[in-house]
Amino acid sequence: NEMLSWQRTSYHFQPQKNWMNDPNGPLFHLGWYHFFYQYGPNSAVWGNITWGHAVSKDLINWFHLPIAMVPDHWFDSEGVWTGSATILPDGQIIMLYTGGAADGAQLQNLAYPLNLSDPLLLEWVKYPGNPVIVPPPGMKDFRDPSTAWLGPDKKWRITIGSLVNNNTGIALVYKTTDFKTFELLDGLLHEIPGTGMWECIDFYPVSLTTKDGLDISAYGPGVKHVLKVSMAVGMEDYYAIGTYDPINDKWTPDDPKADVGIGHRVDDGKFYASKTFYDQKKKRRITWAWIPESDSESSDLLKGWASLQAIPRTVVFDTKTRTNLLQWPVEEVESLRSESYDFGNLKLEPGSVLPLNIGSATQLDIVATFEIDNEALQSTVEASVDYKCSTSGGAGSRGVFGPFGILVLADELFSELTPIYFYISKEPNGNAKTHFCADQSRSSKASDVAKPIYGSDVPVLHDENFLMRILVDHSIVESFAQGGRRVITSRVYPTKAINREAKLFVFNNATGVSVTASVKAWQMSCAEMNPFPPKGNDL
Ligand code: DQQ
Repeated sequence: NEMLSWQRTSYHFQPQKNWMNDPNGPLFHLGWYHFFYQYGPNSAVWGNITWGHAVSKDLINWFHLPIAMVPDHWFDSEGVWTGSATILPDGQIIMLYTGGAADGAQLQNLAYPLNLSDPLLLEWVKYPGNPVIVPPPGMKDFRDPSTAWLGPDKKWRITIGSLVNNNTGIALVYKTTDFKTFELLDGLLHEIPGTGMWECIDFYPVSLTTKDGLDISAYGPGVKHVLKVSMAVGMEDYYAIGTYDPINDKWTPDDPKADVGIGHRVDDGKFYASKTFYDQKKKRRITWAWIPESDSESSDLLKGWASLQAIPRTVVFDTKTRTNLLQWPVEEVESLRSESYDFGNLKLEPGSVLPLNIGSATQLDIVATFEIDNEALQSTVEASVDYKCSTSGGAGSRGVFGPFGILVLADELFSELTPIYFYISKEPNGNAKTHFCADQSRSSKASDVAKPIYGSDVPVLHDENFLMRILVDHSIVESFAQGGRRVITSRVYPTKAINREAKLFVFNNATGVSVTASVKAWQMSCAEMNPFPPKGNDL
């Protein structure tokens, strides 16, 4: 089936076939980026979870390696679930992961590479004394150990998510010196009633002063800590920025209203179980994330695969707003840029759509800047006070100052299209508020796919234009606003807007303002994703 095979991506990480979910234990070792992932080797549906494994020199082109760990012990007989890597100061690699065991038990286990001098880390040893942590009495959901960080008392800490009192999400903290015996601390790193089970907790420092990432154990002045939880209810990742007290192992959000599970989504679209790691090669913190499908299970079975990984993103503190992170595709993705197209100074009157002739528009990197008449914006009082991307009618619904943006994966007749756009509304006090949205409602003629409208408001500072970057790769669209202050990942399943029928447009559907747009687009080459060359071949 042409449509189904068209959906497979060309430069996003995915296994050759079958099921994938969470990123696991990303790390950099002896010149190679290692990526492990929840992998169901027998079918395109979750089950019998193992750790898939791949290596890369640049986070974009990959070699698939043999499965790193399979369920072969009593302590992980139901599945080798999610875990994280810690690189110790002496270079040892510690892998902690959750074993799914008999009767639904969730146990924390230790594994390490058999041979640290193997750059490919092909063989993994499970510590015979596993499990190293069993759930506290009465706790059932208890999984996804984090990377460990070193405290001032020279002990390592990890955090593990759970829930108590039916619905309070919690982050437990354990201390250890040898990763074999652990001590549960009395207090919690953090908790929030009403947020449900916290999966895949990620906890890491960000610098307030430099663009460099920080290694896991940094703390002190000039450093904030990000707490990210993956909320099982609704499968959404949330983060908040706050202060870590390494004496009492407690974390406090800067803004209680923007606390974890309440404030910032990591990504307003389809994006779950994200996990960061510190890249010591380029001194940056990078996040991975599982991008699930939005189609039906039967389509996945027909395709023979399900899920993608997001293009890895650098993560830094936004020193301009000081309230959010900036996420940006790693610079290495730009090595795939081939033919480029420049459309400068496009004047878009209210209600206009312009085709951008670039040939097939299925694998693209797009950078777009929009300028509007600031005077008109200041002087007009517009009523759309309660504008919300998800409920305000999508790109077809017009206001004075929006929507304007880009149509991706659109066919000539607009029978299918995915608008990525800004919409400016006014607050009751007259202040402008900018929304960044992705509208999937007309993205596909197929009836068995989800077609939500995603998005939220994004800070646009007074000297800034409206900026977007969009990565298009067949069935995935990753959209970044204002340098990565907001990100929306969409899964789309066009049936007409495919191959050479897939086109690109820029539009202004506002009623009251003209927009000047500049768009630069690159065709993207395919990334290499091959089995590792057999022994004897040159690396
Ligand atoms: N996926 C894993 C769990 C984790 C969940 C199992 C999050 O360890 O909590 O595949 O997607």
